[in-house]
Amino acid sequence: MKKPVKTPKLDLLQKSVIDNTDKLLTTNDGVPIYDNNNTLKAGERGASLQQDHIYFDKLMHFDRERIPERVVHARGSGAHGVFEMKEDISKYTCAKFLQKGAKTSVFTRFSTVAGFKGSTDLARDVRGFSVKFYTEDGNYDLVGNNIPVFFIQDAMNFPDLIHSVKPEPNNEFPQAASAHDTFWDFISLMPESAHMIMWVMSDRAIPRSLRMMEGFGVHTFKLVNESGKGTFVKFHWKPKLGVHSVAWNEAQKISGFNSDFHRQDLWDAIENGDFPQWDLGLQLISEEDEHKYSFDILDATKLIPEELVPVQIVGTMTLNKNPENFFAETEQVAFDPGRLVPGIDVTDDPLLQGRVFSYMDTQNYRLGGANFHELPINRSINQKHNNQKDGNSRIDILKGNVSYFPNSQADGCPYHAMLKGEVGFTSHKQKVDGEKVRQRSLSFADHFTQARLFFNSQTEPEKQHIIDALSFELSKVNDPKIRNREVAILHQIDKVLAQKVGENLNIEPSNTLDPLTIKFAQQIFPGYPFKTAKPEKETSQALSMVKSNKNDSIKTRKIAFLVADGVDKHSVTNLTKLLESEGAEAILISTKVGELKFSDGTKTNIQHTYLTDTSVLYDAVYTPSGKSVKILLDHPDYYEFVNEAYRHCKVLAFAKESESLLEKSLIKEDKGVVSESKNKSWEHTFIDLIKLHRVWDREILRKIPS
Ligand code: HDE
Repeated sequence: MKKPVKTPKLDLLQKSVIDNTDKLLTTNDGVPIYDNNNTLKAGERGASLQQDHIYFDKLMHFDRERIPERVVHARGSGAHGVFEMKEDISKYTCAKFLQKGAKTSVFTRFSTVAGFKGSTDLARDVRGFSVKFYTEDGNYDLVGNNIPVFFIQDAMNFPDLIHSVKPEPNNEFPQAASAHDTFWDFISLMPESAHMIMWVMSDRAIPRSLRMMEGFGVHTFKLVNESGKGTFVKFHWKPKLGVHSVAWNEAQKISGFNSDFHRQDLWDAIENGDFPQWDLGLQLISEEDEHKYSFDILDATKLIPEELVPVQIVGTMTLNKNPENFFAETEQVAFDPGRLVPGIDVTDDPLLQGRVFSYMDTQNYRLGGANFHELPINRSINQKHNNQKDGNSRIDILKGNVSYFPNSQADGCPYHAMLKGEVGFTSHKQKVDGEKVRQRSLSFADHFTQARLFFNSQTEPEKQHIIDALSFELSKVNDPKIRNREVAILHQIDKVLAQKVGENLNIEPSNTLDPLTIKFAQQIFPGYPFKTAKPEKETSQALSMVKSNKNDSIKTRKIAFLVADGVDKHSVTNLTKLLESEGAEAILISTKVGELKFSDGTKTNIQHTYLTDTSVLYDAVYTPSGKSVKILLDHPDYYEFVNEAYRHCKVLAFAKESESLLEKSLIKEDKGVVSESKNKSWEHTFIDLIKLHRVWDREILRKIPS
């Protein structure tokens, strides 16, 4: 029996939870309904009557059940949890939830950006990573992404960026895909996107699981301490399970087999008690160091290499409860980077400044008016007190005759903090002088140095995946001028990158940017392009998933056991026990659902078959011994399963009697192919290799089709 999770926010939400168990069906007004099958008619074969208020009540609600989906980040999955602060950073911030030992209820929503609400989880895309902290000082939202930089520098370009990536307006395709003309048209005219493009074309844009991706606040924010001193900060979420991705070929297939792959994975992990966890890390930069770097810390297309400013781990978030109701919680939750609490403030980053308007604005529309703060999921755990009243679907009942300030009739209440010398939100004091201009700072004009830093920091297989992704996306572009323009941008990042992508597209990369790219860039930066400053770092290990992972666990990994009737029971159970003791899951895949007979005559229930499942849904593959081998020898789907797993650089293990299957497959033996007959401690070798996630050496060979 699962222990119920308790947090102040969940206690509050519980008051809104409705349980229909053993309850009589009623109308929305609570009137008991006698017959829920038949409308009221003039005679049993006659027309329906207009007085059927029971039917109207039901249909009127049904007809209004859809609200506008989010204009971006429409598809998402959320969960409740707790954030626990472990370190003392009181010298940097007075935010109460960031004080050592504080435990704060959170609701976290992950999302894809471009696809509609019903699109696939495995689109090549940025993932949203939004956390709402229900603090005792009100709600604080950290609305970030799984990529630390962004496509554009100024909010003015945001609607254009999104229009370019969304399905094209005349025919509304492609869905949840950036591989089309309008996106690359925009990107190839906006060289400031170069760094972000490297990330989005890397495997970071196709995570293995929402539980295995990093989160970033992206912008530089400000922490403010009790005496009003500010410190610049970058927020990082580091997953305890490490950062892992699937390959693009897998992503495309997963979209077909299970387009809810990420959503279901998050849900199942929480239901199974495998609570996902992330450490919160901070990069702190003193105000004195604001101009110290070769890049501008207010430019959202730049990151601060971790080797330059280390990430300090200060706390941990644990997601431990699934929502009771998707619509009421995950759909109606409203995040806003402008939702700040005392101790945290925004900076002048022009992208962040623009966001502060947009979220509240879109939520007023999407959630049907000004009272969306009163929806249970959005309510702060401390009661709000103000003079706002009325509006669509107002829930709170404001008592008394006073709804204005200042007043004497209610003794000045609700009073603002300054009246009684209490702490309230104050914007961080900052000197501002300058002319009112529509202009971009020249300190934002270097577009390629950090794109190069990212590319150069990758391992060879990771670089190859970026080359493959760019080749795929640009091959889908119909207009050759767009392809040429983008390859010219790639040339500015790295010559080999441009050469290799160019080879796949039949393009000889140009040494210079396309004149049209320069023309548009010069409208932002007159005189563009410029000589760039020497970077502090040429590579950063933290930017490579392969180099930075600890690879120390196989927790929650799914291992496919390929079986058929007659499989040897010990060959299944021994490894299952070992894998489960390491926190992984063994899943039997057989020729049909229902009963599977073991060699000793005992039976087990099968839920997965070669028809419903493929290797792309699993992390590693094992073929046990037994009479099953004879059946599988003639089963084409078996070979497809193992060949494909091999092609995707996954680890495969073969029990003694199953090696005839290995011989008949297209697999070439390497360190990621583990045989019981050749390796005494094969089970442990298998587990150690799964920890590495993939056998990357195999990527270079690319011999097996998949
Ligand atoms: Fe958003 N973004 N965004 N964004 N964003 C929205 O707000 C916007 C940006 C992010 O799970 C919208 O309530 C502008 C950066 C996430 O509910 C909208 C700009 C980052 C989510 C909006 C940006 C994000 C959103 C749509 C450029 C990473 C999902 C629905 C100035 C730091 C939140 C909504 C959720 C959602 C506007 C750029 C992250 C339209 C104008 C950079 C995770 O208001």
